[in-house]
Amino acid sequence: MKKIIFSGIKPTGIPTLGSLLGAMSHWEKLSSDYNCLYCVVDMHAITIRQDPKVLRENGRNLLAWLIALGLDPEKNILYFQSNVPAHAELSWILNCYTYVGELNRMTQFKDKSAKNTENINAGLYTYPVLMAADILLFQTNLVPVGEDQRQHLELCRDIAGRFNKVYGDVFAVPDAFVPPVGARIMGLQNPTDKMSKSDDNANDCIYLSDSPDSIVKKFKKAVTDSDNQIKMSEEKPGISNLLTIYACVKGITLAEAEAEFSGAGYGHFKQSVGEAVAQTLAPYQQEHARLMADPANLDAIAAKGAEKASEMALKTLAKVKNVIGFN
Ligand code: ATP
Ligand code: LTN
Repeated sequence: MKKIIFSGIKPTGIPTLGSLLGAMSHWEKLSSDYNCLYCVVDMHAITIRQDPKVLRENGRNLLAWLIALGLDPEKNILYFQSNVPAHAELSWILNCYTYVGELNRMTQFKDKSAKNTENINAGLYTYPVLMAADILLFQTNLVPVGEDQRQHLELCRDIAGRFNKVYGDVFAVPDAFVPPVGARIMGLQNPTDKMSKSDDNANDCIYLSDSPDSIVKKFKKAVTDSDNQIKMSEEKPGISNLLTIYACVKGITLAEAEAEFSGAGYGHFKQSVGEAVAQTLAPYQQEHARLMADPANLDAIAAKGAEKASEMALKTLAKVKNVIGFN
């Protein structure tokens, strides 16, 4: 039996180069050795207020990106979280096995509530519990995510371990897969902060749908430093970020990327990184446009995915309900 992979992505906007390099580019590589479920987590998205029309459109758009990036819907289960009620059911149960002290330590909650002071809702607070339910429903072994999700994964493992200790081996305890390079791509304008699709500054972020021209322009404007050396260093967050991006899209090591630009000027370097990213994204963008032209096909893929995911999820949910004593 193949081991199981689960990962999720929020339909809160157009996915970024950060989520591609930190997470999605690895999903396709892993998909031949594992049984994989990739979920558009629309229930997580509503922890921040969403326009209904935009949310629906973003969801379909994101599903098309997953397929365009190489996830074959015949080999991977692709679906919307809100189409599988078992996520919400298990989430409630796991809430009762999670301590508020644990949730209080979650840095994403602190960051997001600082950015949304007018809407610090209970969903934002219990967000990591829903994420744990997503993962544990499928007896998941591996969760490929970016660095920012490591803390949520740790909490998920703690909840699973706590539950298993009381009731026996109900859940598989998952491992995180965080790539060694590219797990935290930083913003182009603010290289000390993560590149994020819900950021207000569009120049900070490369969206997967950006035109080649706009990609090169954004890289040319990227904030660097007043030094002239192209090397990895904690003191050089802008340059280090660009080297990381270049190494990832070219499939080379950081040392090879450094060697390629040794002695080069920043202008030439930024232009080269921009062109390499634009070239990498172009075929995905074409495939994405092709898929978006047939919304009925995307809806059919999502419906089939939800059916398969439900079938798997209900097995775990039945086990859980049984051990805790529900009639
Ligand atoms: P938001 O900005 O709306 O909070 P996000 O981009 O942080 O969204 P998702 O789109 O749901 O969040 O993230 C999908 C996956 O991509 C997650 O595994 C996340 O860790 C990863 N990821 C997101 N941003 C980056 C980044 N800048 N660098 C590396 N990985 C990232
Ligand atoms: N919290 C993640 C998205 C997410 C997820 C998951 C990732 C929701 N459920 C389960 C992996 C596994 C984020 O903010 N990017």
